[in-house]
Amino acid sequence: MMKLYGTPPTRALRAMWLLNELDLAHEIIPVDLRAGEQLTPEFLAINPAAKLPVLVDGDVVVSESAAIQLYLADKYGDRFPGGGLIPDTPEGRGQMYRWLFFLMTEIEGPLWRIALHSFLYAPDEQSAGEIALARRDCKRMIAVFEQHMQGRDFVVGDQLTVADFNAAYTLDWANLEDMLDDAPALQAYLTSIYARPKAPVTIAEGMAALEA
Ligand SMILES: N[C@@H](CCC(=O)N[C@@H](CS)C(=O)NCC(=O)O)C(=O)O
Repeated sequence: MMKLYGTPPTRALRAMWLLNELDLAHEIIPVDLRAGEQLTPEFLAINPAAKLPVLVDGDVVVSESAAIQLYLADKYGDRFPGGGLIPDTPEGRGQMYRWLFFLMTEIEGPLWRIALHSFLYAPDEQSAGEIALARRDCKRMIAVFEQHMQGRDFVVGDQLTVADFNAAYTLDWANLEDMLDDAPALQAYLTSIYARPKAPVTIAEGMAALEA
């Protein structure tokens, strides 16, 4: 059975979207980051970057949350009712890759800087100035995505693709940082994608469960 290392609220949720939507049997393996379990030799053997998530599918080991999403859609996408989650044409795939990279770099990048400078770096490494710059950068890119999503139900074309399941997690994170206050189309999109019956928990729900 496939194994997914990582639990909510981590980026493992990006992989869980695909595992759920594709009805793939899997085992979730918790890795306690606060206890340093990502630094054990066993974990470093599957991801030398010491980060979650990691998917193990037989002999195949994939880290990087967006890569796991693409791998699952590529290998098992025909299980998805009505389409493979990856566009059929190079043009469609080009747009899907565009938005996946945009989400992972232009939107997640500043969100990650905010997290690093708010609570992950040691207090003497944290910088309020970095947070302010990251918030500005993120807001600018959210405005670009908001413009793109005007009148659209899906990130690419007229069907669900991997980009939607990446956008779901990334926008949920952005929303927690109040980045969607001026983005009504993204707010509506976020609500509708999390209303899907197989949606995983939100980041806030995952955090609450972790603290409980
Ligand atoms: N680019 C990576 C980032 C992975 C990442 O930073 N994961 C966090 C949890 S959400 C982690 O494992 N952090 C542990 C650390 O940075 O020490 C991905 O998308 O999978």
